[in-house]
Amino acid sequence: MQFYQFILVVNIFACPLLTKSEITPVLLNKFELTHAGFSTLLRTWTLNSTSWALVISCFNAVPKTTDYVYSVPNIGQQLTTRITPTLVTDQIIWPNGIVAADRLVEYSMIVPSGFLVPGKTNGNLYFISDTNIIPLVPDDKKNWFYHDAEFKDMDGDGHIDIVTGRANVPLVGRPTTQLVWLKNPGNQTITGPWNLNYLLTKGGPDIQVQFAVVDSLQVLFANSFFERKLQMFWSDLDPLWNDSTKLHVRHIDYEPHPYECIQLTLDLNGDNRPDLLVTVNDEFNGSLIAYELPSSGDIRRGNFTKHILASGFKPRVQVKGQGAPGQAIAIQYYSFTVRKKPILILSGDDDGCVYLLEAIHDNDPSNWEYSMKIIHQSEKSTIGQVSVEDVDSDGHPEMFVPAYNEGIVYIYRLVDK
Ligand SMILES: *[C@@H]1O[C@H](CO)[C@@H](O)[C@H](O)[C@H]1NC(C)=O
Ligand SMILES: *[C@@H]1O[C@H](CO)[C@@H](O)[C@H](O)[C@H]1NC(C)=O
Ligand SMILES: *[C@@H]1O[C@H](CO)[C@@H](O)[C@H](O)[C@H]1NC(C)=O
Ligand SMILES: *[C@@H]1O[C@H](CO)[C@@H](O)[C@H](O)[C@H]1NC(C)=O
Ligand SMILES: *[C@@H]1O[C@H](CO)[C@@H](O)[C@H](O)[C@H]1NC(C)=O
Ligand SMILES: [Ca+2]
Ligand SMILES: [Ca+2]
Ligand SMILES: [Ca+2]
Repeated sequence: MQFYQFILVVNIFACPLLTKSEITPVLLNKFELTHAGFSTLLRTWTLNSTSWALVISCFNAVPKTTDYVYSVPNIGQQLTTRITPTLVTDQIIWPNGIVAADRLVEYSMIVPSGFLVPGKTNGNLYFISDTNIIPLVPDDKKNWFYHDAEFKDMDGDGHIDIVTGRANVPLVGRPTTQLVWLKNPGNQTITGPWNLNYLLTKGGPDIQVQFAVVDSLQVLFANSFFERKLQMFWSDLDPLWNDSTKLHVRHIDYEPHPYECIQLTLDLNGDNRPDLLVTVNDEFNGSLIAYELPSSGDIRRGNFTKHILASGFKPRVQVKGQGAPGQAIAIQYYSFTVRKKPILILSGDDDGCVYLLEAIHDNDPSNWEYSMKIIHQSEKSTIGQVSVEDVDSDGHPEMFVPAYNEGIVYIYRLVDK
């Protein structure tokens, strides 16, 4: 009896009741925007200071028609007011997720465009600064579409160039996916397309590209949805990346899945090493995956350690061309010492949900278990690209959720109670 009491007392002291507060989405506002697809938060210059602008790409499947990009400047000051977005452009066909282009010109953006939809396949990378809209890729009439852009001086001439992946998907036959770069001619202002250079003419990435330095080696992480690849590139001539014969590519995962997004995060599991966060967008069994980088010094050949954080995602309606989930983001949300790993926000894409994932064991880097809850659900709408930032600097991140079919953008604040 004495013995059991002793155990009980020890247990109580060894496991203090440090429970995590619950993160709750509080709906602050919503506004109407027809076919709201991808949302992005960009730093802009408004009223003598920088603030966040919410930029949203909208598109429909009507062949050959142009679509829309809208902006809500200074969104942090408008969280609870009636929001009317302003038109940025109605000249682009099927704009995708927007990329900040401050590396080229402060407060500018690049709109990657085009998709696998009849009459909407002729995409480009549109550079937008003030009111000028400049296509950066020379038009070869081959119907390439684009989803991302990265920045690096590829040929060492002192001018920042652009790196991107792209896909050409014919009605009949196999897709072509390429890794290319556009040479910055070094003009004072950007007025026309830049010269196109090839790094990989087939079997390249077609969605995201992200540079990172790992073990003092410059690498490029990238994914292909259509060719079903997760890749890592590096150049023997780094910092020069303009000689394709000196470029290496390796697989991160050999399994051929429709990889939707890839992002290198600071650290997911609390061991202070960066990890990759990846989603597979699938009609039957989509998933959210983390990869630990190979052990130090072995990035070229070592194995990436795979952890499936969640799987079994599928669209609300099983239709070819639909899939789930969409993009995932990691957010540092360390309001109490007990929450040491970032939380994850996942867009469900065609399943209509937004998910919040939280690590269950914050003190154990070898444990990759997550709890998952639905924090937004649309009964009959695809969810586009969700964006999250503390746009009004009150210590709580705001979350912007575009519900495509409803034509509504929902605004939440993530608070812990
Ligand atoms: C912006 O800054 C300039 C120079 O400091 C000042 O003259 C002007 O009044 C400011 N404008 C606004 C809208 O605050
Ligand atoms: C760069 O500037 C030169 C000389 O002004 C001009 O001929 C050329 O068309 C410009 N190139 C681009 C891509 O804007
Ligand atoms: C790459 O750029 C360097 C420096 O500008 C140049 O010397 C070299 O010829 C270029 N390589 C290729 C393959 O174009
Ligand atoms: C779904 O995908 C996950 C991750 O690839 C896999 O582990 C699981 O076995 C799959 N489930 C089914 C039913 O195929
Ligand atoms: C990488 O994984 C493969 C297959 O699981 C295994 O055969 C190989 O030994 C691993 N390599 C290293 C460096 O751990
Ligand atoms: Ca250059
Ligand atoms: Ca890690
Ligand atoms: Ca906030």
